[in-house]
Amino acid sequence: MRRILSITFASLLAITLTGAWRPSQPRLQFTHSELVRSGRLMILPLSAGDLNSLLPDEDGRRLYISMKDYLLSASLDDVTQPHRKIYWPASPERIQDCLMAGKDPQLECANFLRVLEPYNQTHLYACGTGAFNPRCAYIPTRLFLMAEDQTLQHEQTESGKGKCPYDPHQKTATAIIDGELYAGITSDFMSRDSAFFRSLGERHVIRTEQYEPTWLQEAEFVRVAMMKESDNEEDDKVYLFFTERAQEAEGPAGKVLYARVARVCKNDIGGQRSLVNKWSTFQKARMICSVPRPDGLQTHFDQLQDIFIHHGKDERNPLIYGLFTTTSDVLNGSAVCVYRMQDIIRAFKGNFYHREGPQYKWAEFTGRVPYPRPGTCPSSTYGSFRSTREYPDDVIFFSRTHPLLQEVVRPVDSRPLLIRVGVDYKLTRIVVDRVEAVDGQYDVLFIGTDSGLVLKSIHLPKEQGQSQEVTLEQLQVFKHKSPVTALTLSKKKWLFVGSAEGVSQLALYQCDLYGQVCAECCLARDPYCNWDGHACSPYMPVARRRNTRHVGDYRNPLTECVRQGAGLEVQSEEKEIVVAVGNSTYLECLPNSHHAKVTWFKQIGENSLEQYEVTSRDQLVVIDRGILIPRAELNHGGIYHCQLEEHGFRWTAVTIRLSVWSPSRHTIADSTQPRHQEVMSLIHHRDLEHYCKELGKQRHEHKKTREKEQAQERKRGDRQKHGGERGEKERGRGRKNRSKMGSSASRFPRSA
Ligand SMILES: *[C@@H]1O[C@H](CO)[C@@H](O)[C@H](O)[C@H]1NC(C)=O
Ligand SMILES: *[C@@H]1O[C@H](CO)[C@@H](O)[C@H](O)[C@H]1NC(C)=O
Ligand SMILES: *[C@@H]1O[C@H](CO)[C@@H](O)[C@H](O)[C@H]1NC(C)=O
Ligand SMILES: CC(=O)N[C@H]1CO[C@H](CO)[C@@H](O)[C@@H]1O
Repeated sequence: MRRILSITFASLLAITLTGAWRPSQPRLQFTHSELVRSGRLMILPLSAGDLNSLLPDEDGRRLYISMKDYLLSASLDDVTQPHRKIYWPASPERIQDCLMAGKDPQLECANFLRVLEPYNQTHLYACGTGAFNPRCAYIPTRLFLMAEDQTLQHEQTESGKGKCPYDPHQKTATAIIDGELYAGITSDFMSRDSAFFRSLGERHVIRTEQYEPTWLQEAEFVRVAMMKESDNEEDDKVYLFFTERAQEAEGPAGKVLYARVARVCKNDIGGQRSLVNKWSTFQKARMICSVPRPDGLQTHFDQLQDIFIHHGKDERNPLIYGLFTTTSDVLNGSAVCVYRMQDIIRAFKGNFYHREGPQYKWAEFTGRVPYPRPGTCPSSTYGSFRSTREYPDDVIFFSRTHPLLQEVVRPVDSRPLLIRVGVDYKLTRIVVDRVEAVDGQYDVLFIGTDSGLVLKSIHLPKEQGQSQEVTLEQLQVFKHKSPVTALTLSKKKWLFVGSAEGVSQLALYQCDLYGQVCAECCLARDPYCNWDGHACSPYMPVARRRNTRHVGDYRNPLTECVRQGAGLEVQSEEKEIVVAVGNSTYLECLPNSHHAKVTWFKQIGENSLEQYEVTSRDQLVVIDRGILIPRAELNHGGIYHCQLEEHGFRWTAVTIRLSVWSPSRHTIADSTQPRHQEVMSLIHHRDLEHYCKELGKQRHEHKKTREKEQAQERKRGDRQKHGGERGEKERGRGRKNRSKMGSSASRFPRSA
């Protein structure tokens, strides 16, 4: 019999979120091999390991890759194309010294490249740890074009002190701004001197006060970026994002970490009598990323892992995406918080925080703040100071002693955009792509994890002004699940992901994979994709706007498909399963979408349209995505429909005709309880736990029945070990068919 597939809407008007709505659950999951097979993922395997950064050159169509002892240049269009290398080892003497100092030959005594910046049209600037003797070099990009792979000689490099850490494990952040290198590093052999430097270029090297814990203490640097505050270049500031030990929070309990944002004026050249060649405008504030707990307190994510700065049309007011983690006895997890630049600027206008009083406690500074307010850049906007060297002594002194502001920076909506707690991975890197969709702009988040995954998430506007995160996809981009150490986007098309395994090049979207029909395209809610009337295809902002759909409007995701009267056909699968009486079988329904709710229905009779919902009863267990029949009985036979529901839309994904075959009488009598292992082997892995629970429940409920049954079995006293032939087999290969939804809508129960 050919089943007519059914898709129907529960209601186009009043749809509430179903229990199947699990926002933190990725809607689709792809394994590494699936991604490779579908052509969405290309791989450049690299054996050197320790991939630190990826630098795309859009004009030159190159991707520069910094690693241990190597600098690579790959194609930005196809990373699998042959790449070029520059070999840049540490000098043999330094490796000897490093080994003598008791360091690890593989993990420390090599040249770990930690700085890779575009310098000018023809050169890159790069630095490596050089086996605990940092070196830097201007790298002409034409070197990569040479016929043979090049080796960088010691003479071609310069000292990397104040530019690059000694220890490859120390987190580092750098940026080249107007030909000068800004570097957040630990600048000594022992990694005790956390510092923020500016070097290169014409001006004297300038840095933070050395060994001054109120400035920086055990800092782990994440990002350096220049921000414009006004049209006047003199007001430009350089921001530094990091995590550090928070002096103000430490007590008897010991070390406390806080995420920070610090800033300096770009035109800071230090003080005249004090803070000579030190920043005279260095200030910092705490960045908060927390969620309220039931007890009213907040759970804080305090370890900043990555920052992505999204410059929109308004250059002066970018959005800052921060990726945080927390590790504690109470909670391990990750979160993404978003900050507005104006909120950061506001914090720097707030009160200063300092230690005072007999107990030397941290408190708000309530005295007189000197003029010009410390942290102000010398500019024509504020008085007549032409440089920081002209600032009065009291301003410089105050700057030196009051780097911390009391005001904190809070995220948009005062809460994270995305949280991952209770998962076996942590988030490591983030990039954001602003996408022009049919119904407006979306920020699509691509997030790397320490288990080789990339999550693709969007946030939808929600009622009451709070937004809602939806993870569209979870993609395993590294075969061996190596932590993602670098992420970069290229021109709206590719995501490059780096790890110790190499570089993966992932297409941001693959619209045709969502399905052949409008409904599937709409349910995917991928801002990159749109139903064009014929297929699910990449959305081009200039394309026809007639066939619109609304990504954010999830109360009515398919309205447009319905309105068009087209594309409400979904492929359904048909299967036949034959099982012998007494044996076990499993009816499986595995929708691609993990947001779809699964309900099973059984037809009353062969030709009857009436059906009832299948629920767990004796001898039959409905689990997450399937029905388990531990011992088939004749009355289990019949036609089963797996109905999916997502956002109020229902359709049948699989129809299974189960035939229970009855062998001769005596074999029925032989039937024994299925062995645990056999049953388990039938079930899709992730259902196991649920199955065990369900079975446990049933065992309890039907204990008496079972005891009775077993007693009867024992009475039969049959000694034969095997209960007949294994009769399960699938007939046909799950014929796919397509049919119109409208015609069959009435066949389906409207409410479950
Ligand atoms: C780029 O910088 C390098 C190193 O300072 C210099 O030799 C080269 O001439 C510069 N190129 C351009 C185009 O300015
Ligand atoms: C979090 O992780 C740390 C170490 O990774 C572990 O010691 C701690 O017990 C974990 N806490 C929880 C609640 O799982
Ligand atoms: C049930 O399955 C077992 C194990 O596969 C097989 O040996 C046996 O013959 C089957 N019994 C029936 C009645 O099909
Ligand atoms: C491939 C296939 O079997 N197509 C059939 C699907 O169902 C429709 C309507 O019942 C038939 O017309 C097709 O031939």
